[in-house]
Amino acid sequence: MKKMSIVIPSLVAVFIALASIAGAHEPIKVSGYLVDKMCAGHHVKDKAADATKFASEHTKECGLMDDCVKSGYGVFSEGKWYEFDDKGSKLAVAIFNKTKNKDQIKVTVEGQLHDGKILVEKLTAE
Ligand SMILES: [Cu+2]
Repeated sequence: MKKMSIVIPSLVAVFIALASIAGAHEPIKVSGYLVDKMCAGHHVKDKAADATKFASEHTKECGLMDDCVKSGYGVFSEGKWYEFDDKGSKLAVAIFNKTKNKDQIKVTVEGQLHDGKILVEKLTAE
């Protein structure tokens, strides 16, 4: 019984350490092209140059189609895909609606990176 009282607290400590690694939030600020998740899904494995070309040519019209809006949004920054959380997706729709660009919809996003997803705090059109 004495051993258990040592083992259990140390196991708890290990779990807490693992949980904090998995739940890590890392501040992030990146610039790139805004794209909906549905369209981006076909290009996340592209080479950086190809993904950037696709993202820059992805149109406002496409980004505002029903299925695209429903899928949510993210950004291709230097060919790397970052998905947004719900708040980020809402801000992204507003930028798509407002932009006068047909394509080349560039933004800067600031927030916390969590499990490959950006918890968006600020989204600015460039
Ligand atoms: Cu699209």
